[in-house]
Amino acid sequence: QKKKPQTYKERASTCTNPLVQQLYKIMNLKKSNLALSVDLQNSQQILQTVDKLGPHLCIVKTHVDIIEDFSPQFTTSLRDLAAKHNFLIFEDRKFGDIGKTVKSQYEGGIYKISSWADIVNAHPVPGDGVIKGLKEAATGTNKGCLLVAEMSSAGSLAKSDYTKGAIKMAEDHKDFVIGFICQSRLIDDYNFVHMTPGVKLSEGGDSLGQQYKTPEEAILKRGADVIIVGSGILATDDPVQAAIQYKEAGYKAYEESLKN
Ligand code: 6AU
Repeated sequence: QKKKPQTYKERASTCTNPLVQQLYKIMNLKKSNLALSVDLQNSQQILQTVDKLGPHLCIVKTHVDIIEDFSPQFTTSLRDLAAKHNFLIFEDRKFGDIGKTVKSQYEGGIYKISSWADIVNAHPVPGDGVIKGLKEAATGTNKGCLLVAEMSSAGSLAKSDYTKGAIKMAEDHKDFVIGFICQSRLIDDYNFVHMTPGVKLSEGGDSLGQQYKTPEEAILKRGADVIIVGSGILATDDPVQAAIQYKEAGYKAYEESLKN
């Protein structure tokens, strides 16, 4: 039986993981379930965009390996903006290798992701060694990982038993797995935050397999907690106005969901 929906405030006080609590507190305070996927390639452009849109976001999601002029200063500045605007940083690295390799990829190399990202994601395909490896690099810090349990793209193999395996893996590693990248609600437990990408105000897709659904569909029909929006906001003439539109649509759908 489905549990009664909880407000963000209630979830913040009942969830046990401190990072999840922090996220729900931000969502409650800023009235936002919007994560911006800031898929731009220039660091100044990213920082300027995040500074303008920051007040409307609960999460900023990066793809650090598409930035052409990356420097450690970029991540320092991004952390400053996270403190200024009160959002979490999610590096969309989609780790998908054996434990020791992902551990080095997470903490090492040029990007040193574990030093600045609050949240990362991982494919469950290697088995739970991927989580154990990441967890070792994150020991003693307030970090979390999302498992990519379903994908928004056409023909995705992440379904049925694969998705069920991802849920089991998450339940076995509750201390570090804080939720899922998914297209539908997987567990009736707010300790696992369900984040849904492939969201746009008008449905459709792109030429490379992306499939869009509206914020209402993602939240009300599919049970998302957080909507992840990239081009729906960035590929417009006025990204600030677009972010406000998505924030309001997402929040309205959340309020609606509480009536169920
Ligand atoms: O809104 P868009 O289509 O411009 O951007 C969607 C963003 C991209 C993708 O890499 C990412 O969301 N994404 C993910 C994530 C977040 O893991 C999974 C997925 O199934 N689909 C998807 O689009 O940065």
